[in-house]
Amino acid sequence: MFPRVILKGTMIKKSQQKKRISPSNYKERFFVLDTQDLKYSERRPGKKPMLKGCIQLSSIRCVEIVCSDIPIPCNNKYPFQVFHDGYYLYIFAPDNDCRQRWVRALKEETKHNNLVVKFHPNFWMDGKWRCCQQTEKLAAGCHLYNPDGYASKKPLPELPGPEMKLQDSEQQLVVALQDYKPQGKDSLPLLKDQEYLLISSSHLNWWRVQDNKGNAGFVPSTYVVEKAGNNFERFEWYNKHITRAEAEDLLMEEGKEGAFMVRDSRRAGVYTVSVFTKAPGSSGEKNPRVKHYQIQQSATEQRAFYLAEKYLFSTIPELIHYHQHNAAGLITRLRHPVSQRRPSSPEVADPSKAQWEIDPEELTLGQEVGSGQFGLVLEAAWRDQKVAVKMVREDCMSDEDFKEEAKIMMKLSHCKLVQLFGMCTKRPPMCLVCEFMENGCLSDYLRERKGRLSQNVMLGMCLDVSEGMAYLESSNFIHRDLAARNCLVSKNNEVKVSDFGMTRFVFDDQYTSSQCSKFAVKWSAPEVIRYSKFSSKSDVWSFGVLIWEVFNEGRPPYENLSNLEVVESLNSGLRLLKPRLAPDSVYMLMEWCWKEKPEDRPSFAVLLHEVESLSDI
Ligand code: 4IP
Ligand code: ZN
Repeated sequence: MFPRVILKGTMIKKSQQKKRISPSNYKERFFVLDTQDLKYSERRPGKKPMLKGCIQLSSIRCVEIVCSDIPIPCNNKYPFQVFHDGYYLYIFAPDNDCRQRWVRALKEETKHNNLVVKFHPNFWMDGKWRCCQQTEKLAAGCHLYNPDGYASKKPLPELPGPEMKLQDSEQQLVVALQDYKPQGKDSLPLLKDQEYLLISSSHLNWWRVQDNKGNAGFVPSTYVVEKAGNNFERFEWYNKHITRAEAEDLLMEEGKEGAFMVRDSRRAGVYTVSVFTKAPGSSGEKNPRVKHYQIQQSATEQRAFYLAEKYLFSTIPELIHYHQHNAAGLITRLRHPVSQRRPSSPEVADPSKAQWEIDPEELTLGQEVGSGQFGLVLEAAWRDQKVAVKMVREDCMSDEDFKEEAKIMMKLSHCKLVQLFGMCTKRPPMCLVCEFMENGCLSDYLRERKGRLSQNVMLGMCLDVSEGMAYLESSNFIHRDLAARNCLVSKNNEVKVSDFGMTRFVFDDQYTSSQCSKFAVKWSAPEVIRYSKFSSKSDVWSFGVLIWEVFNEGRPPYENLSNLEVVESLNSGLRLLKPRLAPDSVYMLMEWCWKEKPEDRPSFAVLLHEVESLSDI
C-alpha cells in the first residue's frame, strides 16, 4: 500500500549530533510526514529537493514540545522533539499552531509504538539535560510522557479597559506573526506578515496598533514583533550619531567590563556593536580596550541578523537581548548599555537614578488598602494609572541595601509578576510604587470564594503562579517567601507573584530566623529550615504548599501544628495530605515539589509545562 501524506511544511531542525564530533547547527528543511516515515529534505530554488533524512515512524518513542527558558538561536521559536533510535531530533516550528499540528499528528501516528514512560521536557545542551541536570544523553526521562495530543487552551487575558491611557506613541512598525481574530470591539484583526503601526506598547499583554486603512485597536502583544531597522532610539544601548572614536571614549570612560553600545556603522544601513573589555587578548592586544563587531545579515531570504557566531535573529533588539545573556563568540557578554544621551534636567542628572526615582508630587494618595510586613499600603494615582504605594516603616528595613536591589527588581518584568514601578527615596518614609491589584491577596481571595471555585479556575491560578515563577527562575532570582499571601489577584482575576526577594531586607529577625515564630516554616523546604539554603528549588517546595492552599480554598497549611511539630513531621517523612478538591494528578505534582532532595524536585520550567497540560484536561 502507498503511504498517505499527513502533513508537510518548512521548519528548522537542529543537527542530531549523532557523532561526538558532529557540529551543532540549525538548517531549514522541508518536512513531510506520511503514514510510514518522517522525511526531511533540502529545497533549493530550481533544483530537485535533496532528501537529507528519513525516520521510520515505528522507531519513534516520544514526540513532545520542548519547554525551555533559553533564547532560541534560530528564527523559528517553537521547538518540539522527536526521540527515535537513540537520537533526539529538535525541530523548530514558526508558530505555536504549527507546532501543535505537528506534535499532535506525530503523536497520533506513533501512539501504539513502544513509547518511553518518561521524557525530558527541556533541551539536551552542553552535555546535560536542562530539566533534570542528568549528564547522560540517554538517561531515562524526568517527566511522565503523555502520548495523547496536547494543545494549550489557556485563554488570552481580558482586553484592557477603556480607562487605559495611551502613552509614548512612536512611529514604530510591527509585523504580525500570525492571524488574530478580534475578541471584542476594541481589538483589531491581524493578518500574518502584514505591517501595523504601533500606537502604544505600555500594556504588557495588549498593544494598540493601527492597520493601513487607519483602523486602530488592541492586539495580543505576543502575536506581533517589532519590525527591525527603523527605530532603535528608545533602546538605552543605541547611539545614532556617534563615531568609532567617540564610542571608544565613552566606553573607556565607563570602564566597566561588558559596557557596550550599538551605533550606526560607516556603511549605510549597517550597525556595529562596540564593547569594552579588560579580558586579555590572544595576540597581545592592549588592555583594556574596545572591540567592534559589525552586525551581519544572513544571505537567506529572511535576512536574519547575527554577530560573532551564527545565532540568527529576526530583529536587532532580539539579537542584543540574546547577547546580553550569552557571550556566544563575543569577547564578553553585553553587560551595561552605555548611552550618549545625557539627561538635560539637573533633577535627573544620574541617568540610572532617573529610571527608578519617583517624585512624590506625582503621587495622589488614596485610601489604605492593607498593611504588609513593612508598613501601610495605600491606593494611589500616578501618571493616570492606579498604583499601590507601600510605605516602608523606617525601623523595619535595611533601605540602603534595598535600594540597590530594587533597581534589579524593577527590571524584572512579566505579566505574572506584580510590577515594581519605582520608589520615592528622597525623604522618609521610603515608598515603593507597584502595580495595583484590585482583588487583593490570593489567600483572602480564596477564602472569600470558598465553595464557588471550580477545579479549572484553581488550576488556572497555579498556572499563573508557575508562569511568574518560571520567569523568576530563568532570571536567576529567588523569591524566598512564595505563599498564597504573597500573591495578588488582578481585576481580571489573574494571579501575580509579589514581594519577591523582600525578606532579605527585613530587620525583624522573627521573620528571618528559622527558630522564630514569624518565620514561614510551613512553606519552607527542609534545607531552608536546616541551613537557610535558598534556591529556585526551595521556591518549588513553597509552590507545592501554595498549590495545597489553592485546592484547600485558602485554608492555612498544618493548621493545628506548631512550627516545631511541622519540622518533626517533615523529618519523619510526612507531608501535607491531599486536599479533598485536588485530583490525584495535582497531588502528585505537590508531592514532586516536596521531595526531600532539592535536585529531585522539578524546575519551574517543567512545572509550568506540567500544570499547563493538566489545565487542558
Ligand atoms: C550536518 O552538518 C547537518 O546539520 C545534518 O543535517 C546533520 O544530520 C549532521 O549531523 C550535521 O553534521 P553539516 O551540514 O555542517 O555537515 P541535514 O541532514 O539536515 O543536513 P542529521 O542527522 O541531523 O540529519 P550528524 O549528527 O548526522 O553528523
Ligand atoms: Zn530531564
